[in-house]
Amino acid sequence: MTTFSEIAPQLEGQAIEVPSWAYGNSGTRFRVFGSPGTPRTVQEKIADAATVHRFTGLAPLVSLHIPWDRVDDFGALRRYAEDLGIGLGTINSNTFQDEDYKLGALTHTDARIRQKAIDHHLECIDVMHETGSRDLKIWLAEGTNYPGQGDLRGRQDRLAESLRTIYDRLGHEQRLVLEYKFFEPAFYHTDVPDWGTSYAHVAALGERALVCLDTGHHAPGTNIEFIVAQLLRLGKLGSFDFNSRFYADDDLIVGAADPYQLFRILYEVIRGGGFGPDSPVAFMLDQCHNIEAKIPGQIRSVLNVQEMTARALLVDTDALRAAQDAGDVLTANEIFMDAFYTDVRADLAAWRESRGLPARPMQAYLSSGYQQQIEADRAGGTQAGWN
Ligand code: LRH
Ligand code: MN
Ligand code: MN
Repeated sequence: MTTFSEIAPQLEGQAIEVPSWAYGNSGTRFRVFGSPGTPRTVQEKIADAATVHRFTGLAPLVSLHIPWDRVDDFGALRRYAEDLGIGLGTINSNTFQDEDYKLGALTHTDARIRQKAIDHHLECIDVMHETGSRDLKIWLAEGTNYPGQGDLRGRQDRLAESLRTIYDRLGHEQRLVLEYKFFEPAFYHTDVPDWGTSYAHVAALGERALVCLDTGHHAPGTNIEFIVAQLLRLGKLGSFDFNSRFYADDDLIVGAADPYQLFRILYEVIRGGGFGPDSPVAFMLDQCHNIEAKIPGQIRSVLNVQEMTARALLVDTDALRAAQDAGDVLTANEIFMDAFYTDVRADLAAWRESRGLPARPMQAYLSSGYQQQIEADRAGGTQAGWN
């Protein structure tokens, strides 16, 4: 049996990147609900992200979305974040909210529109130089709604060419991560629908091009941990967008819908060498908080990831290997489940306290006065959000 004190040192450097858009108002296509204290500026989103880090010690980076978070001086924004104790992380491009991109962006048949989309990514790379970000994350909303509408093959060829131009502009320390999603907003076909397509493109680009796995972007029943294992085996898992889903791309709190799936994913991450100080994998959240409070929602999220990481680290791998090799199906499964069923909450609370963090970050936040302060300070402002 592996014990908590044996695995505790491995929790030390765990870092989860939070998305700036989680702090803005969001909703569904039916309604975006406002909430008091919502940030009005990029700086206020960063201040909220820094607050999540202050109470949990788990979230040292905040990821930005361009143009949602565009400012005149990204160098100054970086210094602002650093003064608050966090850094600026992944830069997400956005080719899904411009009229020109109705029929495609990097895949468009019109060279002018393709170039416009490429230029947007080059602008993102310029931003990355100022923010000190390592990763450019590309998620493409492109695809078609009707069979025959577009040339599936031609779109792949144009996509490969556009990605090549973008990749060649990256700095030596920078990476490109290509996110896939099986449907939406296109309904018949999506140009990067699955990990295989993303892998094919990033493998052709080069070493610093990797796959981004958003947990909400799969068909129901997909074995996501298998994809994790395969991508790590191929050296091509670049990052996660964590969230949870019941039906489609729900963007709910990670670990809320299916904690056991999160455990299984994290087990494969650890097994495949994707966890720890030398890991090439970025652990990001990609979530929206439509009806719940946003900062507590993010605190809950990073704690869920930490909790399932601790449980996954508790798997007695020697005993598991022995049972697997002996073909002992039930013992192997029992060893796996034993770790999953271990309640680590009290151990984690004590461990946090020993490192000068609140034992119970959620309670500490709720009694800190921060929420009351932002609700008073930010009253009446135009609310920044993703919708
Ligand atoms: C697309 C997506 C992608 C976007 C984010 C806001 O569904 O997962 O990562 O950048 O949502
Ligand atoms: Mn995503
Ligand atoms: Mn998504």
